[in-house]
Amino acid sequence: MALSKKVGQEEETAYITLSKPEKRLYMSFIYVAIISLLIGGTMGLLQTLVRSGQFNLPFGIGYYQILTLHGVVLALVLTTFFIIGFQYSLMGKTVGMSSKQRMWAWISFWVMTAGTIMAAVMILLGRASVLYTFYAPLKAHPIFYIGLSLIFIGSWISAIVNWRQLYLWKKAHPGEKSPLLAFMVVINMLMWVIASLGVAVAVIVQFIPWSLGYAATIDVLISRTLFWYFGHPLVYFWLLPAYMAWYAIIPKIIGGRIFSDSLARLAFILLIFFSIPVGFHHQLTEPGIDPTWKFVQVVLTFMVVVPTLMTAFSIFATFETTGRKKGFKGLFGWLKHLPWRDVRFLAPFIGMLAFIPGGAGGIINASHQMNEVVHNTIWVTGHFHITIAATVILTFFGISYWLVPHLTGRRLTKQINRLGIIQSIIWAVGMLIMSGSMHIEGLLGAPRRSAFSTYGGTEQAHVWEQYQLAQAIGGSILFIGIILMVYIFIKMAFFAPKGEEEYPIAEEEPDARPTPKFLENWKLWIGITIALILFAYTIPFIDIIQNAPPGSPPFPN
Ligand code: HAS
Ligand code: CU
Repeated sequence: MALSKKVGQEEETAYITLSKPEKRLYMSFIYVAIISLLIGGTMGLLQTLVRSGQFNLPFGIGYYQILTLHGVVLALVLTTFFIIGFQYSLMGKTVGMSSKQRMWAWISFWVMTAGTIMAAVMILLGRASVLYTFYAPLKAHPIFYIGLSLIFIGSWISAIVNWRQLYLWKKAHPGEKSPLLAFMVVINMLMWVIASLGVAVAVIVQFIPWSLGYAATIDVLISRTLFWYFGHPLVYFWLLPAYMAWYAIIPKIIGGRIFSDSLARLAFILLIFFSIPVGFHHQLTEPGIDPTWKFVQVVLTFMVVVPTLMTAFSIFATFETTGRKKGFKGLFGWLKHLPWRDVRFLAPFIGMLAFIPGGAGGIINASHQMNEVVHNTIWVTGHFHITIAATVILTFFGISYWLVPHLTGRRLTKQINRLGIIQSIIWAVGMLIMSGSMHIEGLLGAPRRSAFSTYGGTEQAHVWEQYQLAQAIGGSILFIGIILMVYIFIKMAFFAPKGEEEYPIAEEEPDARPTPKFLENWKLWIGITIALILFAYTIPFIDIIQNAPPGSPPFPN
């Protein structure tokens, strides 16, 4: 267990050594993630090529088929598998995993994998070209929805395992505060379960019976509302593991310490409060929802700026204090100490920079009036590529550079490190070109979710074409980045020299003030979360049900 031992003058926590079977478990999740990256990334390349107008898909493959595969495999499969594998490893390292828990973790893995295969096969057969948001009345084969449900069920099993891991640790360590990373994992899984219950209701009550033919019509607005009740916390479910690395791992990599354990916990608590009762900011243009409640949810959306800026502040504070301790002076002298040549730092750092335009774009989206300009344009696609595919994924790449060697008992060699730096730069350049041109094209009115069209030769569509060409160039650069990442991964997993890589977990300052006990008052935090959700959703939801228009017949019929 996390005992403290004296190392020189300083207290250092000795974390748990991961056993071989544990390492195999965690790696299995990462394998699925990297395969997803390859498949999903290839689909992304094809999309940008189609949209450039210079390329047609062969063998009668449909644009929406590959777009669905791209979205599902990257946004739902890659993320969920990487996050759950990474989080299991964090729990194993900080609070431990028993062999019984390991068995349940394997069950979660296989349930999720079975679900993934079912959904993927249906998409490949062209029976589920409904995009990752599976908006009704687009209808997919029932097996697609059942597959999705299994992915959720598997992830819930992992949540229960994580909660139990911390519970048992607390019982064995009465009065001690939980390790920061374990606390963060538990928060992220709480948010995930509370949110995904909404979409599970839509899938089980609405989509599965409807796709099986037991119901003739479907209520579109209810299904979309349930989806976005889940859809926004979904993006925070991706972001929080990146924050875990920023708060508690990067400081160790740069040779520093955690800025403030209490601040990090408070930020995570605020994130769970303000992640769920905000789904309407994806439905601002949707008729049938009372504008007052849209306004309420927009206000709650803006609250997320608080924990976000707390995060930015404390990460830069760590960078600065570490630099000053090492003797670097001047206003920005401390920037020099940062390990720019260490890919474990550089990749997530580029991700942090990407979050400045990414977050600013989010604020624009969430502003009711400005949303009218950007909604359903390819600006939104630009926004989510710079957030999830740059900020989050670059951080996940950064994590992989130490996690994969640690789990496979190999070393991050100088050569792999160099390749990783090249990979990070390729990724940043490709994403800048692709996402940048998407943002501009969106402001010029180009729709998202559409294949190439000249729109009857209109002048405006002609203007869009140059940006679509730029997206194909950016997409091709990103594809090179993907091939390089897969190569690096194979090297780290199978061919690098044997050795020990550290699992970097940062410590608090030795003289840090104790973290207040109330930050671990789970009942209070869950209570407030549920109260906020009920406040933001109850009245508009009753309204949506009571004033529902007639249900919609499916498409395709
Ligand atoms: Fe978003 C649509 C609003 C963040 C992902 N978003 C999407 C979709 C996805 C997505 C996937 O309100 C598309 C869904 C679909 O298919 O339709 N988003 C926001 C807001 C935030 C936000 C308010 N989004 C994210 C993150 C994502 C993500 C994070 C993935 C991981 N988003 C929206 C809205 C829509 C939307 C609307 C719907 C649009 C529509 O009409 O359809 C906020 O969380 C942003 C908070 C961030 C900030 C900026 C903070 C800056 C920081 C700087 C860190 C930098 C450092 C370094 C540390 C306020 C923290 C600085 C260093 C220097 C040296 C300078
Ligand atoms: Cu959102």
